[in-house]
Amino acid sequence: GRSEKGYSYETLLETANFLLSRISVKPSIGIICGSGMGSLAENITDAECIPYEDIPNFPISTVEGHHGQLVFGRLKGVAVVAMQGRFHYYEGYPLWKCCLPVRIMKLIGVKTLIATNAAGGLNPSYKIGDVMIVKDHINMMGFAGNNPLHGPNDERFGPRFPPMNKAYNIQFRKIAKEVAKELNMENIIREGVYTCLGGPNFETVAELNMLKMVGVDAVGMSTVHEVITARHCDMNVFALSLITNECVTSYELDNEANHEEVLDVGRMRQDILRKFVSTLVDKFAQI
Ligand code: 6GU
Repeated sequence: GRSEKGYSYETLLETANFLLSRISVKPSIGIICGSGMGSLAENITDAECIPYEDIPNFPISTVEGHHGQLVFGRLKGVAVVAMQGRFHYYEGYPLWKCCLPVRIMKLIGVKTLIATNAAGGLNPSYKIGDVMIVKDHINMMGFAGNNPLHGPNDERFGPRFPPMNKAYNIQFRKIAKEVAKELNMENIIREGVYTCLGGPNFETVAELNMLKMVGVDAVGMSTVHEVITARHCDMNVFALSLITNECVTSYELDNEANHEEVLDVGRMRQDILRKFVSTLVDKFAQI
């Protein structure tokens, strides 16, 4: 549960050493594939796949549309590791366990995290299929004290009180906007504020209207705690949200959010997202 302590640094080192013994290239960039976006890892060449169930201390991902493996290899020549399937809070894991792979990435030498997710569009100008560069987040679960860094702090990962005002690297966001232009994605690229709720239910009309009022552009069930964990251990972070549905903010509307639609939009955008993310990897590796 929430008050459970995280694994020790030494335990995580065992996991990291296990992975290092299994792979031939050490990744410098980590990618987390969002719901319906597992195909982001399919461009990886010389791929070495390690199922989560083979990795000591790793949780198992249980949700449809998530494969549940680490894919090591190269994207545009850059050594990467991708998570096909992430761990969600609604599956029952405490937040620190959802974020365990981020710390493992750190321990095997990853410097940069690219987190992707499927999200509902709250900003009324957003359309289904838009790609939102995350500019900032609101850690709603953290307001109530639920945080992946809750509990004793190990200074080997990072400071007790990490700053979060520069969580989403400004240079990466600038590059992403330039790449979007090059790839003729300008009409679908947005930049905004993401929030994560615990799920698994989608939000009520009143909840969504509240989030809209406080400046949220897209809402999902992941990423925020991963980003906090990554920034705590000084990784550079880029995140994007694929807008898979429009949030229903009126009682007059009849449509309802559903997971099938989330996966469908992921499939619809898989080619362009693969191109976008692999180009970002190439550019991020050069700075
Ligand atoms: Cl509308 N809400 C949340 N929390 N997550 C989502 C979503 C909505 N659409 C896709 N993922």
